[in-house]
Amino acid sequence: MPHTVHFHDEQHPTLPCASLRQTTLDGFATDPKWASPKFFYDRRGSELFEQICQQPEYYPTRTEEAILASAAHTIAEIAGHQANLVELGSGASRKVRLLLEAMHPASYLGIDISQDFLRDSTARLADDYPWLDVHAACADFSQPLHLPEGFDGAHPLAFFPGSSIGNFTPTEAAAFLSNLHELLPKHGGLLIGVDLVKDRQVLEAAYNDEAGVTAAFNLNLLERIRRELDSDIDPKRFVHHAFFNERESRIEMHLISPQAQQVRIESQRFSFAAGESLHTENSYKYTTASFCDLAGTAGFRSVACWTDPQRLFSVHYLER
Ligand code: AVI
Repeated sequence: MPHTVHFHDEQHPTLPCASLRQTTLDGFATDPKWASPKFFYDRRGSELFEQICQQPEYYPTRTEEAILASAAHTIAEIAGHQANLVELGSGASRKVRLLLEAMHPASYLGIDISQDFLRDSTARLADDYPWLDVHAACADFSQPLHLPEGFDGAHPLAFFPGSSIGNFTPTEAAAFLSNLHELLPKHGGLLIGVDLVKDRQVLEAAYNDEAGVTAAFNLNLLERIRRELDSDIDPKRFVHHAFFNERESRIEMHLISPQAQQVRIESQRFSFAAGESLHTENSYKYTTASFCDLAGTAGFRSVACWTDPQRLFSVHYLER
């Protein structure tokens, strides 16, 4: 018998689409043109992201999983076995299984922007862990969050894996961490995955996989604009471009228009010059020290930090 998932805030299923429209019109009207990476994650985009995570060049997922597998019991001891687990940007909710098995929390709340994906992944968790009280909330975690009743009590552990913090600018990341700091009660924990600065070749390969999955993921943003907005934009007339900007310590993803073209979105026309870029994503890379500093400015105390032997990736346990 399938187990129940408690859904919170289903009342705004159209909200992300409404903001896709405004954000796209604003971003295409700006010089340089930009789009928000949060709109990568429709159902197709979330599936492509899962495929990226399995590419041999994309080290973050398997490295973070290995760190979590070896640290899970220590994490459970620090968090306390009674902690409620709140996962931000839960996606396919695979890494959290390592924590669920080590911690045996009473309840789990998955928060994700992709409602369909959230529905499937939390249903699988409810089936696989019948003892777990599973909750789901479709929300944009770049906006201020509220925890449903029961999750705001003693010792919640917020889990923000995958280095999604890297998709915020450092200023946005500081604001996000401050929001989380306000949301958590005293001694509440934040377990967060953070990708580390490393060799340019390793970084650039991770965002330019041979199979072309990251390119398809990037281009899917244009598919989505074409599908969900009234637009004649043709993804085949753009190419994926990703590189490490060392000065800013970030991978930048762009979609380049190799030829001059005009694109219509609703009644507005936007011109692309030959070679012009639409900047779609930044993925900031930190050192363990620079990330601890950032977390410190938001009021968090660093309790523990784990890395893999090659120091590709880090997982930080922070406490309010
Ligand atoms: C979700 N986020 C942490 C990924 C990253 O590495 O910045 C998104 C991604 N973009 C391209 N590949 C993966």
